[in-house]
Amino acid sequence: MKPVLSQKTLGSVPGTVRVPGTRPTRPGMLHIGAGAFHRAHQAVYTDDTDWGITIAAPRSREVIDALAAQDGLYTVATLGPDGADLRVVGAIVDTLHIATETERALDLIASEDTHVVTLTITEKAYRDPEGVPGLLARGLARRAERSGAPLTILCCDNLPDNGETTRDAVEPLLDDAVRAWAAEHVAFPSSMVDRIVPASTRATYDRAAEALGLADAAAVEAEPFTQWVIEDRFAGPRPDWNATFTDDVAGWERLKLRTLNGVHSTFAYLGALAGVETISEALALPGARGFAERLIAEQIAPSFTPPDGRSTVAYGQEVLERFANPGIRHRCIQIAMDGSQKLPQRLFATIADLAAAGERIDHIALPLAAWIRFCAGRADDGAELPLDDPLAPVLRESLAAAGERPAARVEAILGIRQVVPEPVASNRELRLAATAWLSDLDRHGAAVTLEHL
Ligand code: CS2
Repeated sequence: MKPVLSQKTLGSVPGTVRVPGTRPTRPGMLHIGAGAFHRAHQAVYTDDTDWGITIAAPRSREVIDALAAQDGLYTVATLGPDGADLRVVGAIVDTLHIATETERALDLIASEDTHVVTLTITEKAYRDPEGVPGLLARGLARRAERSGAPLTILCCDNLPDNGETTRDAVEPLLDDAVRAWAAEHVAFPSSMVDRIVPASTRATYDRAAEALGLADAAAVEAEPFTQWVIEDRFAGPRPDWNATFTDDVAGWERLKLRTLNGVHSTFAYLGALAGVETISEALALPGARGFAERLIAEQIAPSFTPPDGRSTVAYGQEVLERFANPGIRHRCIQIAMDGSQKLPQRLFATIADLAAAGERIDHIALPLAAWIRFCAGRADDGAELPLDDPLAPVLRESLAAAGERPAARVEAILGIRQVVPEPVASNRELRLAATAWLSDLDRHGAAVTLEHL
């Protein structure tokens, strides 16, 4: 067994690995959501400033316990075409388990020394008033009462208008007095976050241990690309992140959600049905790359205007290159989860805008058909597929009631109002196209459907 990475053992890390210098002593920032994405994104940006982070996990203790045992230190491996580049990140200076330390969590949200609360809690968490939105509301009430100091709550989840979405989740939970105070002193800027960060595996931990000569149970791995576009609307101080600060994040969010995430979900479902493990393998299926390019150029690009000076097609090409990175093993099943929470902004928004502009709706119905087939829980070779989705029971019951006919299955899923908004739900062109694709997928499977395009 190798010794564990910690402040004490840090000195033994070989010179090939970048290590933190003087570490921040006071966390000005509280982050909620201890997933790999935060560790490879916002925490790395923060590591390049003099701010520190208290990282809080709502339920699972695994990551924060590992971090606590390592004095908050962990490794980020950047996986490029020429191999891995490792760096130890020192921005995390404290850990917190919300489920068992709720009072401390509320005190931290209320503390005058906390200036920014960042969130990566996944799309579905914003719909749960008992969860993080409720915690933030109680924390804000305490803050209003104690000091009234300004606070910025910065959403880093893949949602459109994610600042507004966060405010809409928290504000109704405040009483009138706190709501009036918050309107003046709490800011909810939007942000667009981007970096491909697969869930850590044995290989991630082994790579880190090999390079460091130390065990690291909180190691993560990520692609070289990283981007953070933030609405410059903070209530108080903020770290000097090397991000893009702008007045208009919405255009960036749309570009990323519809292009990167839309194509990601498309190949997550097609790849899972075809029985391949990762996105890069799905994109390497015959016909896949051509389909992705057509989807981007003919359906995603005409659905919106990208931010100034940007081209959706050029952005899409870069995204496809990133997806093809063989160093990144991003599993289709990981991206496929929570489809009911992701597809509204990744797919249905695109379809709604295409319909409004009188544009064709055909290729974009294939990912919808693939998702519908995926929800039934079987790959093309009959292997079981997990339906990890908060609406899994609704999706399964709707499909069971619909029977075998593709048209009935499309209608059943489009009829779930929590997922598919009008006028997309009753769009005839979409129904017909999705039904035709679903028949193809049923008959030939995803690989042959792509190949025949
Ligand atoms: C992915 C995203 O899991 C998913 O749904 O589409 O996590 C994606 O990798 C990131 O948004 C990239 O920035």
